[in-house]
Amino acid sequence: MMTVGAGLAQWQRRKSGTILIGGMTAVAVWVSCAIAAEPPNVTTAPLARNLVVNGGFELGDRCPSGWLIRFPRVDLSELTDIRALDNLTLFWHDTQSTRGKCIRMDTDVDQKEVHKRMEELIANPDAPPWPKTPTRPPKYDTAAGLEGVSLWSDPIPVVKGKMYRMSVDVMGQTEGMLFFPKLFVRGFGMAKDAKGKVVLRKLYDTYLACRVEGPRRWCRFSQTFSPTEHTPGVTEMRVVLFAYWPPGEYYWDNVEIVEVPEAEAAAIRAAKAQPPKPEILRPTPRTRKAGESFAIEEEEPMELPEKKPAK
Ligand SMILES: [Ca+2]
Repeated sequence: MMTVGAGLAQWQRRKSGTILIGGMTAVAVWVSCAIAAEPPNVTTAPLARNLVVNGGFELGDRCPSGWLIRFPRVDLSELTDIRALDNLTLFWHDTQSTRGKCIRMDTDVDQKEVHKRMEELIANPDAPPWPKTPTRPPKYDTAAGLEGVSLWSDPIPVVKGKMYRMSVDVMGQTEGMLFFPKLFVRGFGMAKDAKGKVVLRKLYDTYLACRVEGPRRWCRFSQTFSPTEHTPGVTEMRVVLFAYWPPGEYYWDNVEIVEVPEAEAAAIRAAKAQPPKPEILRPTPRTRKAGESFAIEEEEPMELPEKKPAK
């Protein structure tokens, strides 16, 4: 098991921008942060084409084109698509980035109010927005504590055997290593459902952990993935931006998925195929006696203070 110290050391390496090849998940993770009102420069090679339509959220009429809410209604087994932002938990924002518009999420909203707003938008996508009711601690009944806030992309075709790289700029709340916004990529393909009928189903799911550092700080995250490596039936994928705990505001911009050039993909696969490094041998801890709960071991001082002779 990784110790806290080792975990922090790995985190420090990530902060410095080193590309890590994770032994368990075999993905290259990269992150950079900047204290700025503007996302850092996009690092993708200029020739790589962004497969996410409107990943910078600049295009659209009343809401960003290519993005939608997919609401899981209680009375329906499937998701209901809503081509609008609710202006309650999701906003098309244009003041936090000098690169134009971005998405602002507010997870500090009563979950019941979110459901009410979704039903309203399903009935009428033009239903005017209304202000949220202030929430009260401990806020476990908010979207942050229950369902989170999501925004989906339109489907993106998947080429069999390809490796891709997802990247995104995020600004948000910090809560140590446990809670952080996530950029999901969900892969879909035709497969049999429980009744044996062939339907479009979710076959693949991965996410990019967006461990942001401090408020008002854009951080860029990047990671490779191969949707058809273990699930060859995947033919299309969607990005899902997702934020939850702690309650508060989260910002997203410059969502990208690009094909990884074949030479680079081959190098990443080769690194993944490397056998694990042999374990470093360490001394076996002393066996504890029955009934002994803990032991304090201290080194004797090198030189004991001399006793002063009695006068
Ligand atoms: Ca933008």
